Amino acid sequence: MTDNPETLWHQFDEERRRAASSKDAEALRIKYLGKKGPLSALLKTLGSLPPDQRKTAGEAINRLKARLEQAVEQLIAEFAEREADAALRADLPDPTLPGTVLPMGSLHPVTQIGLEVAAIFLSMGFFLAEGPEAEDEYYNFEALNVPKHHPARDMQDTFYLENGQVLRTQTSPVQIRTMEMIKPPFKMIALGKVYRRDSDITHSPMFSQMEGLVVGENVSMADLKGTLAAFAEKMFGRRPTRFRPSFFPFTEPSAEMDVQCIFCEGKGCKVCKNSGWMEILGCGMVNPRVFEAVEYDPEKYTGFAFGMGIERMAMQRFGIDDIRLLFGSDIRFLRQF
Ligand code: 2U9
Repeated sequence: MTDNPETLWHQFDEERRRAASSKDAEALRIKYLGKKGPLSALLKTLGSLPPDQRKTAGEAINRLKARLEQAVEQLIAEFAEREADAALRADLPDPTLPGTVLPMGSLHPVTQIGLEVAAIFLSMGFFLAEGPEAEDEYYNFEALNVPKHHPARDMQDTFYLENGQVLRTQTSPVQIRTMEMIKPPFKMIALGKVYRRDSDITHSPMFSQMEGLVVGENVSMADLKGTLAAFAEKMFGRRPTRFRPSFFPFTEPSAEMDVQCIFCEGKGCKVCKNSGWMEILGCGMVNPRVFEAVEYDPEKYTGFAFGMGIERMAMQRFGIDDIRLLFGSDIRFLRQF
């Protein structure tokens, strides 16, 4: 090639301008710095030089070697970076390609109604609480004035767990737990799954309930009626409602609320079993014995409570006659909502 370091550098410089990839750069390294390269050849000529020129020539060759090494490393690094960048870019999705259309899901009708009911009470200033589904008998029964030998505790109705707890039969234990933690006045709802040993076209062993509780000084039956009438109107539209007397151990007096059938407008149809009315919830004034259990002064505080089954409300809203359809996961049925 050459025996002059300067010329060798210029030659290298020419070639490096033509290099187009890290492969070219690597080839340059081998060509100029390899054992069989011109640099090695130059070093070998040192021995044949007169001793007084060896030092200067040696230094010039070493400077060239360092310069070549540095230039080649830099070239390799530059190409490596550019190539990694290009590989990344080649892997990026093409934003101009048409996308895959995924099938669109929707909320289950029970979820829809649960959220809708909760949203109505939240808009009235209620707060939402949740609690465990496996409960102590105390929270599920005793504190709610359902004594030891009450028929509701019967093996037929309640799932007993091996550890002595029960699967809650209503969401009311959530209200008891909340009352143990806070002082009145408050307005709360509890929403969640409950369990009963019961199964037919209108009953499922697992279903969803929403219960509400309002406690304060001078809370009256008029508050109960006004609140629940406002709820019924938001949920089912402006139509007649009525309250019928009923009984629950945790409320006294107790009532059930009906709204005029939304399908036949009172004339009588299959959905309302020809009564013209749909029973939408149970309610009542909180039994003072419940307040005693959570150490609220029953002389100072009164309250009202209500409870509704979410599946039943979904059946009433959508005109479904068999609760099992709601748990069947049949996509042809669910697509309708
Ligand atoms: C506390 C005090 C009182 C909750 C209430 C009802 C009436 C009621 C049923 C509706 C249909 C259950 O899902 S269902 O079978 N519920 O009729 N629930 S009053 O009363 C309470 C709750 C908690 C501390």
